Amino acid sequence: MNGNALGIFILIVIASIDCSRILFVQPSMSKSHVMPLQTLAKDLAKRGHEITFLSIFPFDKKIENYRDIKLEVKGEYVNVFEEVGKAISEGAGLSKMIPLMNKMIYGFGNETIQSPTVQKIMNEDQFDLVVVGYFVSEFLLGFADHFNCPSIIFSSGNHVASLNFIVGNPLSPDGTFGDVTDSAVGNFINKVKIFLVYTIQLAVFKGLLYYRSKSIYDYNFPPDRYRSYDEMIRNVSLVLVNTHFTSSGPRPLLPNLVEVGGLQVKPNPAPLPEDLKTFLDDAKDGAILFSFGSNAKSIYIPEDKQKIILKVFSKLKQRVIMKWESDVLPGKPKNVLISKWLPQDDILAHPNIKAFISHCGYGGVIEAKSNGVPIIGIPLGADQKGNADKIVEEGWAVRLDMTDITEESLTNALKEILSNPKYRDIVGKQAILAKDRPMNAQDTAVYWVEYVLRHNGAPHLHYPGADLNFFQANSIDVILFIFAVIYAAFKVIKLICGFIFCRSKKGSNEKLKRN
Ligand SMILES: *[C@@H]1O[C@H](CO)[C@@H](O)[C@H](O)[C@H]1NC(C)=O
Ligand SMILES: CC(=O)N[C@H]1CO[C@H](CO)[C@@H](O)[C@@H]1O
Repeated sequence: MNGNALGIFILIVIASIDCSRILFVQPSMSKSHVMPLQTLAKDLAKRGHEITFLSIFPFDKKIENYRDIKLEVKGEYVNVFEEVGKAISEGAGLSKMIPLMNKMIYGFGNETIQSPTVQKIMNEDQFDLVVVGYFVSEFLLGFADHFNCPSIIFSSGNHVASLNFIVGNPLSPDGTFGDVTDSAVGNFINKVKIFLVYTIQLAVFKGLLYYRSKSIYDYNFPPDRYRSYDEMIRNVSLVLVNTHFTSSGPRPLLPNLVEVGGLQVKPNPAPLPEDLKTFLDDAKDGAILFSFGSNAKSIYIPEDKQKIILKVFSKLKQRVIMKWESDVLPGKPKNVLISKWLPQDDILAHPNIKAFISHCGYGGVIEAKSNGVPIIGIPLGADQKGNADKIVEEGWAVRLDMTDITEESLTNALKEILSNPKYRDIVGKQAILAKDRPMNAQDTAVYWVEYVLRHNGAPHLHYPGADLNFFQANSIDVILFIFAVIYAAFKVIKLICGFIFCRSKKGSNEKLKRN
């Protein structure tokens, strides 16, 4: 077959993939975790696949080939997301966060599987592929065994260490939640620290979370009827992560972990709602977007800080779009527009947007970078401080912590970002880098999902090293063995030498006596 014919053959094979039934499960209470996966599901529906999407955020509109199934949030779970948001805004410690996260992820996940809506689908439907929206929620992989089909994990966050454990990515010096630090290289003390963090993560993911998640799996997918939890993790065909090396840095990745960072950033922005469009089009002096994302809410900003922020905004000649989760904002200046939900990525794509005041959630940072918009970062908790430091280091953001907000500091930060061209230049170059790929994020994700469908699972991508434990994977067992052998050999040699030496000493003593 010559090159052309081969090309055409490949095209036909790719084009002729049958339309498949795909189940997406994403029980996250955070809309920003669901949106990137919805983008992928919509793209697959457009290509003719039959999509069923389980989440608590169905689309308003009906989409062809796309069945939205709303998961109900009831009883004790109604307020848990608010509580998490509040805790994050307040920078709460682990003792408060852990029980809340436990309830939100594991409690609600367990309840969801048993809900009549989900049970009905389990009893009546058939699927060719299950895509699990991931947030340390491996127990959802039971759906793949239930429908006897391959599974894909999709993570909308930064690299979570547990995904590295699933595919078997090697221990790299970036033990944290994926922030690659140059300081890890060549600084021994830092390396020790990072190694310790990695070890703690290992204990958390392979210990605590493992047993929590497994107990929910075992309850809903009991071992007498289903394959084991461990086997389902080994059986994952592919992991898609919403990261890209242009943001999260280069690192060793196995072929079954594919980076599709920027999935939620549309290649061509969607038209804005009329009010936003007019507001931005008419902003002669430019505009600023203020949003703390979907988890941490701006209404939790301490009142004194709210007053300062509004006062500073009122003195700007730029207009401000503010995500505000309430219908009223007392003392709202004329140049400020408030809205409960914003099409953030489409707004950031508007040419009049000059700056983004953000809590530095991972999604927002990627969207700002892709659209070349500099950031004033006000990180609150979780991975946001690391994200903020990283983009400050990259040179297209300034960081201003909530506690440090004064009229003066906020005014200065805005002045710096709006009038110093350095920030826009740097992020402009970063945007170009982030987009220069063989295929854009959306096409890459679609390609790999269809790859798994075409081959009915991808066990050939599974790295055997992923099945080794920590000691085996890092050859600690081998090193200990070799030391043991050397020690034993040394002992034996010593014994033999001792023996020979003794004899020769005896011999020489006898010689001496004879003389
Ligand atoms: C899951 O839910 C069921 C029914 O509400 C409950 O009996 C079980 O203990 C829960 N499992 C876990 C691991 O929380
Ligand atoms: C995708 C994948 O890894 N599939 C494997 C799941 O496990 C069964 C049996 O253990 C294998 O036959 C599949 O290849």
